[in-house]
Amino acid sequence: PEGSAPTAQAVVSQYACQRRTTTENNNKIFTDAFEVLAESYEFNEIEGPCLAFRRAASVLKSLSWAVQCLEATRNVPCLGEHTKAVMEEILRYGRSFEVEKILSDERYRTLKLFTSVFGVGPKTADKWYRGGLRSFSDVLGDRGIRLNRMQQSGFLHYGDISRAVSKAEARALRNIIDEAVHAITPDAVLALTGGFRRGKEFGHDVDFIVTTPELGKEKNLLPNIVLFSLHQRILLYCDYQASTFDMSKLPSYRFEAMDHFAKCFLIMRLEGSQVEGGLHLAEGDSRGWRAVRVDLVAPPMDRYAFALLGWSGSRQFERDLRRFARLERNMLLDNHALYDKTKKEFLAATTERDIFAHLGLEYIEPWQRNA
Ligand code: TTP
Ligand code: MN
Ligand code: MN
Ligand code: MN
Repeated sequence: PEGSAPTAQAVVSQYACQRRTTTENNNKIFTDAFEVLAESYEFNEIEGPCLAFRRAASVLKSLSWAVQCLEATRNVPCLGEHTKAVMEEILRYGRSFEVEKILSDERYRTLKLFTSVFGVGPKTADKWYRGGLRSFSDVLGDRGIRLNRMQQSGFLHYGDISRAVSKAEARALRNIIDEAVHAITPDAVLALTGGFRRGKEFGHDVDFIVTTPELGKEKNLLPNIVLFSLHQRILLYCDYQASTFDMSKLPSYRFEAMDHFAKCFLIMRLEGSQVEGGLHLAEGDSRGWRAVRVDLVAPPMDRYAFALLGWSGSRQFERDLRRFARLERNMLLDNHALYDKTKKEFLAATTERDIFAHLGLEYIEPWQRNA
């Protein structure tokens, strides 16, 4: 029955890629707390515990029932001593004092605030903190921090891009980019990826993959989309990174999260008239437009399945796919390819299903990858 632990509990896999995780989270009180702890460790560059809390959150998100006592988690992996102590606190008092201490910590609060700006990562945030800065007015004031172009845009559009993007807004952007892509290359392929592909109602950005059936023609896609958007006056910020992908260098690249495909990190202007049901704006905001973060990636068609799988997320799902490939199959998976280290060969794939099959995994639908 829903809401309680099944009596005969099935063993839950330690790998997110062997679990089905929808957007419905029955254990939010725990996973929210774990996310704060993980982030706090991340800010202090303590990798082990950070990953441990992310894994614990991920496994609890996959449960179809709410944890009501620790004994019920007997068959749930990835829950260590520290994790269980936090859960115990939450079960007993409804909150975790360790988490509350972090939430009121000045350094945590400041780094959280600074990293909420597009273009500001933990390193920059920490540098600003160590320089005595505590608020946006400190950063923007005349004590003079030099901001790069990305950070300038981050502050300029802060209100808009820190507000969630709705599904309707994502659909509107899809139509706009679809029009741009097809005006340039009639046979281009455009796919929504990232959180919206996983069925999320809201996202922090909208992610797309674009490519062309003809190999090599994808090289012109992003520059042309950028020119088209500039012409339409809907481009508020553009960071274009040309491809550094070279198949002959695989698998000697460090197999990692960042890939070598051409990509764009954009801020686009979205008109309210283009969004069914209107824009997702703050109460009392009656502007006819908003800024939205958009990511575009343009892999060559023969890499499409790997890029789609890699950009569909979630990050934890991707991490575990790679970990599973490495530890359970002696294979290397990344956004470009799947390499079998035993056979010393690349395994071809035209669909995500091919990749799951090569890995000997049951297919997990995008909406079941919210690990
Ligand atoms: P995000 O857009 O950061 O995350 P998301 O779409 O899952 O959630 P949100 O609503 O917050 O936007 O990243 C999407 C996926 O893209 C993520 O699994 C990691 C992947 N990715 C890469 O593989 N390479 C990259 O360079 C970037 C920026 C993302
Ligand atoms: Mn996204
Ligand atoms: Mn994100
Ligand atoms: Mn993104």
